[in-house]
Amino acid sequence: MTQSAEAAAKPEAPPTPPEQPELLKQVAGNQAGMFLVTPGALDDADAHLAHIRELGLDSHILELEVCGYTVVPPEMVAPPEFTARVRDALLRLAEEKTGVKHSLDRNGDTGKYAAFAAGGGFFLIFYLLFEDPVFEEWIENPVLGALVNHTLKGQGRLSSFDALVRWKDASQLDPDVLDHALHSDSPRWPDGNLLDGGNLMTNSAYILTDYTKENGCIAMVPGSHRLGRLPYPGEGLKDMVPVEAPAGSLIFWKGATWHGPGYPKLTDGLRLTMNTTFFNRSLKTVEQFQRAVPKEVLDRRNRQFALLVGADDMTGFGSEGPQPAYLEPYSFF
Ligand SMILES: O=C(O)CCC(=O)C(=O)O
Ligand SMILES: [Fe+2]
Repeated sequence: MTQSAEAAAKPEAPPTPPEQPELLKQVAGNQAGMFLVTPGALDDADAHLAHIRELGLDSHILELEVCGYTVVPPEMVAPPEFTARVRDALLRLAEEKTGVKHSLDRNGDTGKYAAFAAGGGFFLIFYLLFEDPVFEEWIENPVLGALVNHTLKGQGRLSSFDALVRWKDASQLDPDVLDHALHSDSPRWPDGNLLDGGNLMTNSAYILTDYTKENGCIAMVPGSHRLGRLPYPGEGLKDMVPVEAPAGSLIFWKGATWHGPGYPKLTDGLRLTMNTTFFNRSLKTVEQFQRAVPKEVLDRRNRQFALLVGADDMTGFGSEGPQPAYLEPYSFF
């Protein structure tokens, strides 16, 4: 019998497809990270939801999804003593950088600080993580962690950790300055479309002074995150809203959400903000944490900290091969 005649005589029964849950479990258990299914994602959904509920974040997650940003009130974020410690540490750093003593009730002064980012009525302090233990503690904050994990599906890694010090300055009254400041923080293509629609990053502002429109609070454009692109010049201005909130609140927004320093600061004194930005773990971060985080810091911190600072980063190696300081069983690039 020829091969084809044999095949015709004994038709093979089609294999019975395995039941879906078994297949998914097998994939997740075998070579995690190599397949379409994010390992553990399906099993973890209940735990993820329970954790969000435990922290009382249900309505904030809803707001984040619908509006593109949410404001978590101080009592849900951290005790007032923590806010005070962050504020003190930032005022100390402001003095170190500028050589000028700073306090909340006086306007700021760039002094000797010739930072890349200092301008009319503001300066930035970069790379806060190693400046004070209170910043390490912030990376362990459960509310911050839950929002980052939700938004970036557990793949969020700290990209930049900076403070923004702002005060009243004539240049902020120039409508051209603030009106052109609406933007998305996401990496983007030259045509203005955001990478993965802006879903590869997220940003947050832990505010250390009260945010009101008069105090020059941040402006958000609700719903703009659904567009997945930068605004055209002037676009979004009529829809932007001031985000007013008391000191100690956490303003958290998606990478695609249009926002900006939309209102001039009209009052005297500082507007003090701590920003933590997170990227999907496969992106190059703005500031370098990963292997720069000393072992003794990792030893005193928890799993959330290790993952969020990217201590599990396996990339960027040479002939020595990957040498992550912290590795979970299913870690991959
Ligand atoms: O705080 C502000 O006014 C805007 C800051 C901003 O654009 C950012 O943190 O990404
Ligand atoms: Fe921004």
